[in-house]
Amino acid sequence: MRHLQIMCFSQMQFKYFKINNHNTKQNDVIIIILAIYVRLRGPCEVSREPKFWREQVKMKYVLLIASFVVVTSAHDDHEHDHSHTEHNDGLLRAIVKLQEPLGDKVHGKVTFTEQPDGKVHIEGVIVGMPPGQYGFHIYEKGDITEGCSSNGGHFNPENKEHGHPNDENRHAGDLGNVVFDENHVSKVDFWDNVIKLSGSHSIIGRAIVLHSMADDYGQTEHPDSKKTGNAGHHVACGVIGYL
Ligand SMILES: [Cu+2]
Ligand SMILES: [Zn+2]
Repeated sequence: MRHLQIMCFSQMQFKYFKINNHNTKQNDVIIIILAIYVRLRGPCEVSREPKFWREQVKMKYVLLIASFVVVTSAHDDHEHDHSHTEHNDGLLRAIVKLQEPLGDKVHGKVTFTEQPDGKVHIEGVIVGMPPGQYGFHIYEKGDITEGCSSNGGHFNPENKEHGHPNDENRHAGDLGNVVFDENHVSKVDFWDNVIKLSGSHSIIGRAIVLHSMADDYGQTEHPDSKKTGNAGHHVACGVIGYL
């Protein structure tokens, strides 16, 4: 004897169907039709054997209640904080337009997207520098009223030394170097684990600076190496804001 068993929840109502049928091919067709039918009506389960269905019912209720709790708490989280913009996918995004204080040769646009795991994806295009590597750092202040030189020092909420982006000992603002190609274009596309778009490591409202020289990652004997990476002057900058 083969059985068909359908379990269905619809508006907290449990429905149970049992069909005795000796023809297994017919059963297969019925399973498919019923599965499609009950799928449209709520979370259902179709099986061939009527075993332990009471246990399955209990489990279904546990799962239903658990999912209700998850949905409710997720809703609470969302209601919790409207101070920054979340997009349809729930991710925080930010943007900066880089410009020269007195000129328009070097300019660009960079976006920041914070992933659920906390990593920030930095993407964009900057143009106007000769081929090579140039320091790319986030500065403490968003003050660019005096060009790109009034924005304080490297963003450093943990009072560390200047370093490579992968170093434990680095300023939060140490994003390393960006690379310009022979067409004087830099396609920016990398990830960072330290900067954030909210909280104590938030880069929102701070300035980003493109330097005139490569960041030495704090690894040379130059007196500025452990402070700024000896990356030269500030060529272009912009203030990061929520997108
Ligand atoms: Cu710098
Ligand atoms: Zn630094």
